Amino acid sequence: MPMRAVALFVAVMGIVPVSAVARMQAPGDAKVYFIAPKNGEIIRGPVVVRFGLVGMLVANAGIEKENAGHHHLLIDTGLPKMDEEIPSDPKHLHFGEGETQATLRLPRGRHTLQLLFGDWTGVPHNPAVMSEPITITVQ
Ligand SMILES: [Cu+2]
Repeated sequence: MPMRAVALFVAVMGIVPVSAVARMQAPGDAKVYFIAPKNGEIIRGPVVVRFGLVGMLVANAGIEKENAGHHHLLIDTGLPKMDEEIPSDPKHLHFGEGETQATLRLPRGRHTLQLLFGDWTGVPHNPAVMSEPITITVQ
């Protein structure tokens, strides 16, 4: 390879983001949704959230499986980057044991919740399988 070609190759490789990962495919009709609570619901006390899923299967994190993954709940935050692992913090909850519901203790006031399904490594599928955001009020 001539020197100029080598230099160009190195330059092109340098702009590829190192954090990007290959995303697992999801069926186009796969869907996650909130069984509970309902959008606009007013809730007293702990919030029981039930995750609905069609077109895919729930599997524990760490187990590579086609058309499967685990639930993530986004609380009072926008969508994370789709080409890397979903953050793990109080606004981004992972349910890597295959849980299909959670009980939240949220401060009083309005909150937004959104479901985002992720693969065995916690990376969203392609296309991303996510719910609409819902808003609830905790009294
Ligand atoms: Cu996860």
